[in-house]
Amino acid sequence: MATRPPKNPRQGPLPTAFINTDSGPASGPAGDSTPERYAKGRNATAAARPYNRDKETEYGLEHARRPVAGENAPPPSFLATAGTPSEDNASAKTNGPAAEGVNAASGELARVRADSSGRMLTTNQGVQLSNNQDSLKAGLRGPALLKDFILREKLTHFDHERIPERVVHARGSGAHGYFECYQALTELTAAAPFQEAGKITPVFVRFSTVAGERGSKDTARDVRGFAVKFYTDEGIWDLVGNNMPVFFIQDAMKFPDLVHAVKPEPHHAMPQAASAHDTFWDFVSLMPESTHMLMWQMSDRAIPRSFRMMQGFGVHTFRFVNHAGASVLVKFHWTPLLGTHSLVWDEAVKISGADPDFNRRDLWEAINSGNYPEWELGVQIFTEEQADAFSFDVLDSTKLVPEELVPITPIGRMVLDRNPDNFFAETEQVAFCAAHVVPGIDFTNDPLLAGRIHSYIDTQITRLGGPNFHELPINAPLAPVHNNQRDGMHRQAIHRGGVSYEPNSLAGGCPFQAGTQGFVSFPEPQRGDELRGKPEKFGEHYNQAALFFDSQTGPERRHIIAAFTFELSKVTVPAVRERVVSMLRNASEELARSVADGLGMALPDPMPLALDRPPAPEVRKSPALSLTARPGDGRIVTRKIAVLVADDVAGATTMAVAEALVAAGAVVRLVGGRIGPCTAEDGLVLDADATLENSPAPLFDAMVIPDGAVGMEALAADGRALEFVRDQFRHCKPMLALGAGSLLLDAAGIPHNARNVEGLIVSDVADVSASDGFIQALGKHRHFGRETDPPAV
Ligand code: HDE
Repeated sequence: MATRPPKNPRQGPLPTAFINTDSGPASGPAGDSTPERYAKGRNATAAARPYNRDKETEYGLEHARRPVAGENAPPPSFLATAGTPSEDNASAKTNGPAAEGVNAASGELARVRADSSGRMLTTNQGVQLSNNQDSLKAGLRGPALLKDFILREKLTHFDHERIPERVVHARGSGAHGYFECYQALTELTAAAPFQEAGKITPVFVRFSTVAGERGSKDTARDVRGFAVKFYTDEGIWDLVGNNMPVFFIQDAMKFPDLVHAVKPEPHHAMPQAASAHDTFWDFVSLMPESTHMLMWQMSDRAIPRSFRMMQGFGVHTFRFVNHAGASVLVKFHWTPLLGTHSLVWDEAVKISGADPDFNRRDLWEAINSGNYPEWELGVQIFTEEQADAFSFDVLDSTKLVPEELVPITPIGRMVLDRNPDNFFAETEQVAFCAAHVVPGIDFTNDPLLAGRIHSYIDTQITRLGGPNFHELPINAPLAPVHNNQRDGMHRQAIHRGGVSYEPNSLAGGCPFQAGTQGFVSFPEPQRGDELRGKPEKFGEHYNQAALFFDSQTGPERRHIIAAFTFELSKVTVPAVRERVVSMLRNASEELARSVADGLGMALPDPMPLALDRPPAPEVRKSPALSLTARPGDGRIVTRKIAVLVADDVAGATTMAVAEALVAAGAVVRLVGGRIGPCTAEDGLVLDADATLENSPAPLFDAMVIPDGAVGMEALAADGRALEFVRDQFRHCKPMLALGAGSLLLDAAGIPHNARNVEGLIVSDVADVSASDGFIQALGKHRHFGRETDPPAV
């Protein structure tokens, strides 16, 4: 009897059973072929997790407070988590498998920097161009051909070069730099930048105006954005603040209304980058909580001399949370080393014509010349109990915490020392987000902040074309990025493996949750009914508006009055003007009366208060709120000084003074009737590098008028030189007239007397010693003692 052959001599499934992608045998592989090793590895990885142990830690208060790290185990082999076992087959393009645990789409900028030195032109597909001058035509005089893929690629790319601009803060300038921590703040916060003294965290900063469009002038009367992206070891922290410590509104619900009101009016799209129009004042005068912010916006803070000379504020109350989970409340303050300095309005208006890029150029030039701007970061630290006792609510962004109540503690410094390589790739594509915080920093329940936490990501999706904007090099964190988000427009990362969900067993549980090592929200207790409304303290609208106005110096108060008067004069509806003035009466009678007077109107009744019994303020004067409280170190580094030149001015003394100013760090330019050489009376050649026309007076911080009677006569006959002198005088800038230079002052009608005109130095001694007093005067920035209303010249 014939024996029956065994049914299957093998001890397991055929190797080909593991090539299937849609079905498999009941038992695992027996052999060692690549598909079998792959299947074996996958099975072992999955088997290492027979059930989801993390479920045990998902429930209950204790686990919510102290989340535990996700279960994970290294796979038995690297192959086990591959998407394809063919990943080892490297080509010059694929370079073999992913580096273990690395997402190359995040990380430093060097991986995407491009330079074309010594290279030929190519298409975007790398095909070298033989000719970049002509389209492909049927004959030299014939029609252009549709098959010209090179022309079509070039034009199509060009057609799509623009992206939507930011709906607010469209106009901005950016720079790279670093933050250095003074001392470890581990008692207060677990935030990575503050963990050790001297710790350096890279930053990218973008300064901006708010209302204007992308191409608008820098010197608009406006709030300035002050947004800092910290590339911390534990991810991105964006401190997206302004140069004023308060805001117009208290609740995010009103933000679109505010922005619609301040932007150009929708029927005729005017005015550009200006709040001086009907709809803005209509809105804010119906929102009396804006009064405090209006004080700041009408002050000289709204026309900073330089981004380098303005403060920055986080505005909202934030939390520091330490490693033990304990929290304190904080307000962030950036203070510039150069001091806080501003323009005057007439100057700002003139600069917007002479150089709409005034602030952008200033930042760029300072960094390129090695004069790196620097700010100190300070925090006001207070407890919930302290906050509860304040007369105002710290969740109300229209209020600040006076320094007299809580002093500022310096915690580090920020230096901006590198300009971007490419404006679009960096400054335009940078995406700040109020929701980007790292462990150690957390939010409070400020209802304005809550809206911001939603808004920024939403806006980037439109502006940057999809949800993967975090992979743009400027936005990519230095900290590693690993999650199961996939796909979407412009995805850069090529994720390995087939697993994009959690929990999983097929990728060894990776990437897994970090537990307490990750971001744990501060467990702020909540109670209360679900409702729409505001706490009582939010209803007090004027105490801090009064505090601000009353804390200003005389010239600052005059400028605020002038700004309100100017802006309201641009309003076409008298009832709106009246409403604003009636609101101002609740903050300051002096202000309201002066503005009403300036507008030729009777003083209206004060606007009724929202609260019957408003709380009394703790502080009625805070000198720290004046721009003059932070004069800087008195040095004149990077100050721009015009030295007027013409044929037959004094040569040697002019150059000696100019050189003394350069030695003190100033940026000196020789300004003539035309670019190029003038021959001084002593034969010295003075090579003018700017002209009275291309660089008028508002672009300079100060001026020097040289000696030399013949040269002065020539300048006195040039209306542009006279205008130059008058503007310098009118804008209260330091001026130095050497010897016969006073002739030009006379010709311009400047009332000068060396003893009583502040900041105007008329020196009979035409030598370099005269520059000392001038340098001192420059250190004070402006000399408002000589300001008159109306201006004398
Ligand atoms: Fe913003 N804000 N904002 N904002 N904001 C934007 O985000 C928004 C607010 C600030 O240089 C937008 O990317 C809402 C306060 C700065 O790129 C948008 C509310 C403060 C920048 C947005 C506020 C700011 C922005 C527009 C009320 C000071 C420029 C484009 C709830 C603390 C950042 C963009 C840069 C930009 C929304 C109020 C500062 C639309 C909804 C208060 C510095 O997302």
